[in-house]
Amino acid sequence: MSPADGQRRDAFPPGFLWGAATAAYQIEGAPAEDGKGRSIWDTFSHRPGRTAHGDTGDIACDGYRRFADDIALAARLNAGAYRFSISWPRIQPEGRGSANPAGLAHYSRVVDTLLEHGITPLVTLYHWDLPQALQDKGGWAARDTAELFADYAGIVAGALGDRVRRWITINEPWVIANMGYRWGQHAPGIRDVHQATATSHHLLLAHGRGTAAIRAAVPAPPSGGAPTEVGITLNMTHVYPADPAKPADRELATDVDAQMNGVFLGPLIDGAYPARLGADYAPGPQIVRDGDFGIIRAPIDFLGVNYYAPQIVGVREDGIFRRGDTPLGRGHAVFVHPDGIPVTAMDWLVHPDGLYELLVRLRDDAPGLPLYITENGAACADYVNPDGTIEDTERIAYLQGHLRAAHRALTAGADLRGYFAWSLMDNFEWSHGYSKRFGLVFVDYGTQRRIPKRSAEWFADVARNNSIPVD
Ligand code: IFM
Repeated sequence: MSPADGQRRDAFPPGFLWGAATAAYQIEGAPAEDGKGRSIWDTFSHRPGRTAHGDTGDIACDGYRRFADDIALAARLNAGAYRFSISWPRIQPEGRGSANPAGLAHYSRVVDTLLEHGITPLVTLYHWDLPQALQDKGGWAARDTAELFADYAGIVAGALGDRVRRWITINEPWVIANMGYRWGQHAPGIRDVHQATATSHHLLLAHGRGTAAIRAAVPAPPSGGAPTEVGITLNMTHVYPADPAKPADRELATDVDAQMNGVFLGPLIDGAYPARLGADYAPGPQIVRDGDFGIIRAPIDFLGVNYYAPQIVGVREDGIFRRGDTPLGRGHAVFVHPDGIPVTAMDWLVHPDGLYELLVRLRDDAPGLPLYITENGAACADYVNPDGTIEDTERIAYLQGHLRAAHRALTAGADLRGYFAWSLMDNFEWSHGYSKRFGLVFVDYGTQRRIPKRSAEWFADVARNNSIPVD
């Protein structure tokens, strides 16, 4: 289908990469297949009360077995790229030592299948499923885990690097450190500020060491061949002061920006933590060693940006919290949900301008660094109509709004190279289990039937034409 006559569209640059993303634990199931070891999410999701309805990833989308069909589905969406993650305990069941050949063979088949469909693989090495054996030795709060990650990264890059050219070391270190080790809503379920700051530093170190290991393991491309590109994916936001006229709100917004964005961007780009980070977010000298920033700051080829929502923060000086406020745990500071801004089924604000602000900020703060939106999407209360269709118009509006914002940022000079919708299909949404649907494709978990939603058709049209409708 080509755009209807007279339809106004915003065109993206030639070669812009359109893709969809998933992650191993969220789709694969098959928790012990082919010699896989246990991950922290296998353990955590089986603990009573940790996930909605006690859901686990034991079956998920059965993606481990159905990968060829799912890749064919991605091809029908005209995806030029597919972002997926590798389960570390499938490769090293105990998190160290020699590789499990069956695990590597599986992902090798995934890569081959993608390439047969003309889809570029974008491989994430760590999307939260740490081998449980490593957690038993301290997990990411232990410095050794960063070194072991580099060994694992080298193994995978050595096996797949002849066909995979784009690599992401770590997905969303902020979520790992804070949801996993500070507040405990995610695996491994720890609540300890010291472990959380250690984790965020060790993840950065793992990224730096892993980057070097990938580059060392991948054979040089034949002349004229595409070079290997390595990056990291951060979940990023734009932080607005609730009342820009109030100095306390502006000050708070700058602090929260440092805690959410600067804590990773600073070490990666400037080789230092932001000066304004308090002890709760900045790792102390007993964690940061001489030479660490040299490793962390090793040049990357791109930055992956996961953007879903902005944050709006303010100080309730009268001490009275309002409807929609979430206390930050610091005096009268709150995250604000103003009336009139729509929210998704995750209760996340829908505000595409935040993506524009973020991309132009990265244009200025990280000049010369190519950007990919490695995740963006919305959870909606999707249901199947009697005629079998899924009319997810809210999701289409969300995607269109954010792609328009991305297009504006491109026009303003942001070096944005691609966009990956989260997610290819509905999947296990961590502590929310299967209660939140983010997919372009609906998954009927009882039968494992995949049903493309209306947004899948919309995305296929966008990817085919390399442009978005603007009416
Ligand atoms: O499902 C997650 C994904 O694993 C990481 N980024 C955010 C998504 C939606 O919560």
